[in-house]
Amino acid sequence: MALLTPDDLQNMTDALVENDNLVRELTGFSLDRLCADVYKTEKKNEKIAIIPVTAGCGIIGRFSESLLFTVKHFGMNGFITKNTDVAGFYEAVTGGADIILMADDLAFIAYNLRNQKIAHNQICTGRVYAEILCRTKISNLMSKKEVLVIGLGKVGTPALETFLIEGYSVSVFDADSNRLNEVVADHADCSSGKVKPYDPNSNSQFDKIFEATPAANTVPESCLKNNSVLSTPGIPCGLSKALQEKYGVKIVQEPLGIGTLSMLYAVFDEK
Ligand code: NAD
Ligand code: 2YG
Ligand code: MG
Repeated sequence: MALLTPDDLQNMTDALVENDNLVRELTGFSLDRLCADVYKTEKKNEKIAIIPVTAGCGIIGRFSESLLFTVKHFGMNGFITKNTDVAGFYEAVTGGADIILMADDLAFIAYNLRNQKIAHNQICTGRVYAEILCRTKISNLMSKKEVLVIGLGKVGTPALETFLIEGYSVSVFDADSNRLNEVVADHADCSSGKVKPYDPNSNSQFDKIFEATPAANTVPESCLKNNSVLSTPGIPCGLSKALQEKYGVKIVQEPLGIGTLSMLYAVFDEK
């Protein structure tokens, strides 16, 4: 897994606020209302403990602080433990935490100590960025439920499943042809939607595009329409600035907070 760097998180606070506004413009929902609608849960003044973890590559500068900003931006109550790792866990539980947020190099989880619900960042990130696109209103009246998904890894796969549940026809692409073939074969007799491989040399264009890869320039010009919407957790952004401007593409992208909010709503109690 590609790890975040402090530089990735440098403008995270502005990006989260801007993306919250953009999501409202695209869908009519603020990010927290959208997550409440997706998971059918609600926040109830839970106390959220953020535990810095030193295992593996260790503490990432701005990581815990960005989680705390996210928690507070959406009106929740949180704190970063003074201790790290197991001592931090003890401090969180004895300090009255209801929910734990913590990450090592392999997994970033939210765990609700009251109801035992657990959420994984990659799954919740794929889901929320897909749900944003599903709820995005396209002005073109001819627009169908079609989406292009680029990157079929641990984030892209739950996004694909979300689009299928929502009744989308999904064109899929991955630079790893084995992974691409595997995904297409897995969905060969899918009844709730259709999955077909995307050929970058084709002339297929999309109003809605989802991208989750660790590479740049993954979104080819040929797939763009004027005013396409790109929902992408991928770092760095898969669409060049030049193509974004040429086609007026609206981009939902932020390095940590949107996925974290999705994890929290995944573990809140049901409405
Ligand atoms: P992953 O390694 O599981 O999957 C990435 C997939 O992209 C792989 O299947 C790989 O073959 C494919 N790929 C790589 N280069 C490609 C290219 N040039 N064109 C097409 N496909 C290509 O990774 P993941 O866990 O799914 O994460 C994907 C990205 O999302 C990473 O950049 C990760 O850092 C980021 N991420 C962001 C957030 C967030 O909140 N913004 C959260 C989690 C992950
Ligand atoms: O506590 C810390 O500061 C570190 N142990 C956090 C480690 C997180 C490692 N994971 C990643 O960098 C990500 N790929 C997952 C984070 C999701 C948002 N992109
Ligand atoms: Mg995110």
